Amino acid sequence: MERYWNQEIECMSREDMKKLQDERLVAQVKHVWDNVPYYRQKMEEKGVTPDDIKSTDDLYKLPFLSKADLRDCYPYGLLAKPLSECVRIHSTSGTTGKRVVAFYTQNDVDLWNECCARAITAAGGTKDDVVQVCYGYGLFTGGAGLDGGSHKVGCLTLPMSSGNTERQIQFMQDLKSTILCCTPSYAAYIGEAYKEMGYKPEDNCLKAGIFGAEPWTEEMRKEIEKSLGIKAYDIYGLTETSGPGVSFECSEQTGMHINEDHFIAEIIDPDTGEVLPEGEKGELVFTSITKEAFPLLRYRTRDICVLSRKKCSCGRTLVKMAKPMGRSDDMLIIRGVNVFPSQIETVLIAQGYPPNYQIEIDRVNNTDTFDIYVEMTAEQFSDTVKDVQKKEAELVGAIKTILGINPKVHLVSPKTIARSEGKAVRVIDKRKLV
Ligand code: DLL
Repeated sequence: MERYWNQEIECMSREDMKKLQDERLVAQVKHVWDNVPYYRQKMEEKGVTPDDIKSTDDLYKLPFLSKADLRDCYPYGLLAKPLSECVRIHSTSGTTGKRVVAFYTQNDVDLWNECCARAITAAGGTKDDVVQVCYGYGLFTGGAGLDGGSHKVGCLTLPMSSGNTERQIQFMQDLKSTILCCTPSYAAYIGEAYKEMGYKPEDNCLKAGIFGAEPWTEEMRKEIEKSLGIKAYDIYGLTETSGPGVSFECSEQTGMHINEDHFIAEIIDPDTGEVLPEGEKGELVFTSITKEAFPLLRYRTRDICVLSRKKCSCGRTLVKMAKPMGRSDDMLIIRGVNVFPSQIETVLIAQGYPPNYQIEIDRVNNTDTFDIYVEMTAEQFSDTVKDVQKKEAELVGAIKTILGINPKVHLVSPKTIARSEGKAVRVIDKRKLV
């Protein structure tokens, strides 16, 4: 039977949810207008005042907010509450210098915990569970978010943070952990180490994993589920909108329900900014309608995905977002072709390779070079050069079919590509250094 943390909200009728969102949006717009001069100026520049926003139907009138705005306002420029009412910060590294710093009031922390409690409950968690949190603790939101949700549900919480994989496995066995929370790449690594230590999937008490913070494929989900004997659930979020728990997967495992009582989602055309109809692929934009200290209106996430309001078998009525296939700023353009690392991952796993790979791009004589280093499993490993060359040629063919361009594939020995305890580094783009 499907469990809900907050059935009233999670299964609310569309009309009631819209009404709730309408009320909260109107109040939120007034809150930022009154308290954040930067927002007021952006709205004035677009000729919008709080009086123009009467419901979610007026959302499109508001200006977008981007990472560049966050950078301009670093560190306190978007704060909507006095510092005396803020109790926490979290932060994420930007690719270009300044970090993003997000602020929380106690109420913000409580609501964030509520969102994560919904995710843990949807993965089957109750107060009888032992939740091992091996997302990083600290400025990263993963550890604190799932820790807060786990406390709220009343689970026994193991605040492991990431790293020290042998100790993770020892605790997992000794304390009989039932739910594992970490990045999918770390889960894959734990699964690999688990096998190497001589354990079989049935030797642990785990029933579920809650994995997110980076793109991962359906193929990788199957790998992790098999290696640890669990059901693997996706969870999504970003520091700017509090952290994990903006959306979470249910038993259907076909996308993540967005906590719409806190976040309004839109999909836009990343080039024109035009709002796209349900079902079309584009950039995800969030408006946080309950956050007090750091409320973002129409924040452009750069994540590319699709929204769906198809009826879900779990009974939740919250809109679902597909697994983001990558960020528009992670998308590689190689020899003029758009490439997402997740497309390559899908091919690799389908061909029986482990999800340990690295893509290296460079520019030589004005032409892009495109190298993929792929680790073989111990079973695939072969000393015969001919054997390896044959396998490499097969992979080149499979990737060419998907992308339309030829990579150079290098099969490497087991354990030669660095493992990640947090978000995996999949791409080394040397062209940026020029
Ligand atoms: O990664 C928050 C988080 C922690 C989410 C733990 C889930 C679990 P940031 O470090 O600010 O926050 O990175 C946010 O990571 O815009 C996406 O590009 C990516 N991301 C997060 N979750 C997923 C996911 C955390 N489930 C950025 N699938 C986001 C794909 C994800 N990408």
